[in-house]
Amino acid sequence: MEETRSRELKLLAQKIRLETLKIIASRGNGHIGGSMSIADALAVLYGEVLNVDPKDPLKKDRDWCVLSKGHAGPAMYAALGLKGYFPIEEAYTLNDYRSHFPSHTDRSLTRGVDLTTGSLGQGISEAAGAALGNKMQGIKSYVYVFVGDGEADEGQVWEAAQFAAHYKLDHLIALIDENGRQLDGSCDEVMSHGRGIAAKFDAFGWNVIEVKDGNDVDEICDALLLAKKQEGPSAVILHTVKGKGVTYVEKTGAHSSKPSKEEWAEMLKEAKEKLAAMEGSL
Ligand SMILES: Cc1ncc(C[n+]2csc(CCOP(=O)(O)OP(=O)(O)O)c2C)c(N)n1
Ligand SMILES: [Mg+2]
Repeated sequence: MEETRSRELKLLAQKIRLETLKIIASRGNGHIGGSMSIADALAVLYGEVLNVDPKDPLKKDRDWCVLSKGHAGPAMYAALGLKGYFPIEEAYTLNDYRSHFPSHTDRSLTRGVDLTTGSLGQGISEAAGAALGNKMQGIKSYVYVFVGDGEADEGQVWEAAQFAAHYKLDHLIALIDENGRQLDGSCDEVMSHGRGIAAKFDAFGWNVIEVKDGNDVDEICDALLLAKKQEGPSAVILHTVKGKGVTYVEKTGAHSSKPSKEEWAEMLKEAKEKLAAMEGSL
């Protein structure tokens, strides 16, 4: 990717991180870890890859972006707000009564959210259904779906994988957030993936593209462009870090965090300083 473009996407990723923190801070606690691990991939999707129009969120030929790991909703809201779907401040109401921004993504509530998710395992099935529906209607758009590595313990993920390969859904691209951690520990301790998630998708007949640093916008972008050229569904395996970029969370890999007032102030300061340093070097 051209260097200026790459820097712009890195900047966008940092803006997504800062806004995600502000959104979760409005509630006081939430899923910082799993939101931060996908911030860079969201930047690549919303900044470069997706054919979407914030003024016409339901346009027929749009690309879809589905958060099967729905608990990372705040990161999605940050990306959508920065893209112009709604004033970002509206999302500083996370989980409030009558808020349009629940902690887990809901298509009936939030502009730009394509499918309702949160019950792990279901989003990838919904995404496969959407990809088949588009294919049947001759719509050439792509469906991108984020799946967590803990989520991939769900049997339903593999039913969807079998279905997508059977129907040759080459416009379905799963981004597997392999951050190595789930709710209460490492994936290896809680429920290991045998020969690995990549080997499983391969066995189910998917194209598998590994991204060594799943928090690197250049690598992610190359992988997604390659995935678009493949026949059949593709799994882009993002080797990421849970809590990436937020020291307080990164050092423990915590799933859900309830920082103190002082810890919040420290996290926001860190994110703002990083953003200012990046803006200065542009
Ligand atoms: C069916 C279902 N079971 C349990 C949960 C509770 N839950 C929310 S997140 C999570 C862990 C998910 O781990 P992973 O997919 O690795 O998420 P990430 O590390 O990306 O945050 C669990 C068990 C849920 N949302 N849905
Ligand atoms: Mg995980």
